[in-house]
Amino acid sequence: MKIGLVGYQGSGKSTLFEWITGETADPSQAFSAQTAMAAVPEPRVEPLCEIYQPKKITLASLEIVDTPGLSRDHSGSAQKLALIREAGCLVIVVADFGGNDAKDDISNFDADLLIADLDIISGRIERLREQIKKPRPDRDELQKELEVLEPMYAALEGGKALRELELNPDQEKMVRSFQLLTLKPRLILVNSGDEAVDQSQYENSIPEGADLLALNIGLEQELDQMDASERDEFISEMGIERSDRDHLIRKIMHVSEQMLFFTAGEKEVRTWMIRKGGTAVEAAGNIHTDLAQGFIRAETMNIDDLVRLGSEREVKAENLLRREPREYVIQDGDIITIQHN
Ligand SMILES: Nc1nc2c(ncn2[C@@H]2O[C@H](COP(=O)(O)OP(=O)(O)OP(=O)(O)O)[C@@H](O)[C@H]2O)c(=O)[nH]1
Ligand SMILES: [Mg+2]
Repeated sequence: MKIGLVGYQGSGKSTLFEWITGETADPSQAFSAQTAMAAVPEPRVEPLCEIYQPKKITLASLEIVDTPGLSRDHSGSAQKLALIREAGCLVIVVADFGGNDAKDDISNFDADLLIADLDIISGRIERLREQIKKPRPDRDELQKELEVLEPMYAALEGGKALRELELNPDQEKMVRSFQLLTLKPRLILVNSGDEAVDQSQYENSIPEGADLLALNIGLEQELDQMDASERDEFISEMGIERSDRDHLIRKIMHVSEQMLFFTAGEKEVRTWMIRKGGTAVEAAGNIHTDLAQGFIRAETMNIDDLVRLGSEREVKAENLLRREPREYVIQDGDIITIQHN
């Protein structure tokens, strides 16, 4: 899944990108999007590997997209925001250093996203109204679309993100191709200039439906570059509490409503991503489209059972290996083997 890093100029997006992906942002690419992968940490992979001794370990990753910052006079905003249209989740980086007021910027940036969606929807509504005036075979469909878009327009105009509307699946399908920004889950990341970060001061500024995390991106990056003893000394001297990389990645997973499941064998132990509430056949499709097409069942066990009992054979003997149908909802800790033809 793509995670779009957005925000105003100089808020710390590229520093964040470098910290969580370990890649260097290329300054010559500063006007376009840069992409790198960030593996999702999962401590339960280790006990799983002790059991299977696999040849290969593969962790699911998020695709992190760094974008050029928006300017406060809105020049070029639409072009820059177009770079994150495909993202499944937005991380909005807001500076609270160098004279920037994070609380103002949180609401200003939210307004920028609302305006971007408003532009798209009002353009479409105008066009639909024109088209409906004339007799044409798809008139009913166009009328239906208009009836979905008009309340969305009203919501945006009232300062409400479209995520708050709770569209039904039909409506969602109808507007999917517009890749609207305020339909995406969003995490506001306050980049604090302080060494000891107090998150509570921002909590009243969180827009409805968004999540917030405050940390010092530059400092966290520096801490990760120190060796362990140096780091421990520094942390205890400064009396700071860390909000480390793993914590942030888990938070992004939570906000974007994604979870992990496992596949395991002697060849490979691997984690995979699936949306929360995703089914066995969707899990199969995430592994390979062929597995979804030929899906018969998902042999499923829970990782806690496997680790406790020590082997797949014991799990089977205890009747804890389940055979699940395509509509089974994947649970946290599921290890699955897809049977297919
Ligand atoms: N004081 C302070 N400065 C920071 C922090 N994080 C980043 N900076 C500085 O802010 C400047 C901008 O950081 P970048 O990461 O390049 O910001 P950006 O959001 O990618 O900027 P654009 O791509 O131009 O929009 C750099 O000079 C960083 O060194 C921080 O936590 N505290
Ligand atoms: Mg940058």
